[in-house]
Amino acid sequence: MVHLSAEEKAAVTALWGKVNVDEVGGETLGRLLVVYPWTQRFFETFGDLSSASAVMGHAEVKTHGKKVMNAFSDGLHHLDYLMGTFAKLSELHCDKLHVDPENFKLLGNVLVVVLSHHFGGEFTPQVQAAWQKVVSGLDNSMAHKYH
Ligand code: HEG
Repeated sequence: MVHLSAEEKAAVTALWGKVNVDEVGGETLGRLLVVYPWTQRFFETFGDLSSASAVMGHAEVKTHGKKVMNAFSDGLHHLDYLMGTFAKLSELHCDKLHVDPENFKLLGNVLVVVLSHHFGGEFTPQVQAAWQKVVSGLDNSMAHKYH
């Protein structure tokens, strides 16, 4: 459960409204795979992920990043109900995909870096603080059904 003040919620929503969700999705997943290369083990079917430029230009990385970020974007509409919103996805990542939940933290922090990169000075410490709450809520709810 994340507790954001009305001001924090407004800051998160305002920033997200300016984001190209599909593009940010590909960039976030791409950077995850480059910065933490062991995460590539979940995407062996993707083929060539051997260099940063191969990863960042990879069509399947973009498509999958888009899918992940659109699911996350839906969650943003239910900030007070993240556990319920991500319950099914949490089960899927645990039971079927066997994704170590540590990776949800990494992905969330990479998203914060990507937003900071896109928004520069607009991404103030207060805005970052609000976003860190959101990604930690995402991480908690994605990890919630693990056993
Ligand atoms: Mg996951 C599939 C969302 C983190 C690896 N992920 C999916 C799908 C969604 C999703 C919506 C498609 C599910 C379906 O086909 O029904 N993922 C999602 C979110 C987050 C996340 C919201 C947020 C933290 N995923 C994540 C991380 C990894 C990962 C950190 C690995 C490092 N996801 C993964 C894999 C698949 C999905 C391997 C299956 C890909 C496929 O075979 O199509």
